[in-house]
Amino acid sequence: MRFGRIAAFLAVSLAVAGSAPASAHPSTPGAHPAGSAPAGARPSVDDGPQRAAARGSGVRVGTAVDMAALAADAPYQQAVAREFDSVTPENVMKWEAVEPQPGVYDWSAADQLVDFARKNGQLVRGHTLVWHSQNPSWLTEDAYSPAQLRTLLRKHILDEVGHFKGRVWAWDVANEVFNEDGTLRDTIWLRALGPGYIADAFRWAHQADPKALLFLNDYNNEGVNAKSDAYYALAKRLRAQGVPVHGYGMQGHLAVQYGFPGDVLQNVRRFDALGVKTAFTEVDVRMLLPADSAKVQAQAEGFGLLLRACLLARSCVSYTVWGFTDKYSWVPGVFSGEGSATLYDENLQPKPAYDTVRETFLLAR
Ligand code: 9MR
Repeated sequence: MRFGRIAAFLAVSLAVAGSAPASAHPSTPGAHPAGSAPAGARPSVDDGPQRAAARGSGVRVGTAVDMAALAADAPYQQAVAREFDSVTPENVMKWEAVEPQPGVYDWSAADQLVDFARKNGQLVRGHTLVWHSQNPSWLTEDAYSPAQLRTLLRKHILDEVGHFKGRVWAWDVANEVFNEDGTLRDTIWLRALGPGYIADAFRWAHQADPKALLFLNDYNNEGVNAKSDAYYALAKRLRAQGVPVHGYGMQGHLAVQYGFPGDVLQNVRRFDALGVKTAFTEVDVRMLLPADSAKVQAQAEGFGLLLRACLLARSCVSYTVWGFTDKYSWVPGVFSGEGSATLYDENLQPKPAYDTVRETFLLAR
């Protein structure tokens, strides 16, 4: 049961007017063949408190995984297995990682993660198929004509989704295609192929694995704003055209110092109404360093806000954090003077946000 007696409390705490919380979650992530963990597949690690709390909620609790850390850091590896029931490769399924030279594939790191997930009864969110960033250095508009780029993108998607067919639950097919003002982002794909590249990417992915859930994905699209309006319009149009778009991903990179969007549930629910699944795909809540108890508490509220919206929405299928420990977080390398963005500190000790996530899952049982 997704909503217990405290649903009304959750709704009030989200400052949602009007409509009652939706009833039990209709979608079963395990419906995909990759979703049913084989019996006895987890011989070594018991569910941790977070994974246990999420069980039965209808929402998978996931993390991005850093493959170098997974190989080298045993406590990290144990925490991934223990605390999460979904994993996303932080980098190793990106185009530059899987096809370093034209036509030369390297699936090794991504295969390792998929195997790890299977052993631990976890689903895999594939990330990502068409993006403007982390493409191979050989993939340029100087080297290829628009027609060739279209052929390359088609082959990339068919080959990658085909390689993982039946083993990846959901794909972030198109990543970060809009600007903040809702116009399409100027990328190699838009310039070479025009706006139809998005629909094509979904069609090719669906052709390669008809059972995988296919998502749009972006940041700053959690609340109602010009960017999320553009996604809503795009999802509506593509679905009306029969394009296999199944989900809307909100990365959830929040920052304490900017405050949090207030209308996340309203946004998620309009995608519910379209029949589109939703997911929080890369949640972290950074802060200006040094951390103090007020910032750490605000951070916990940010994590909780997104999870509550997910649990109160009908079709939110997963809540994924973008790394769970500050030891390996991408944040300090990109935002100078900021950090402490994840659920655990550098020593893998949980912060208040960890308790908030666990307790929020428990409240929804
Ligand atoms: O966390 C990823 C980091 O290790 C990479 O260097 C970076 C390169 O762009 O990508 C990071 O992940 C991004 C994700 O793929 C898409 N949404 C934003 C994430 C943080 O930048």
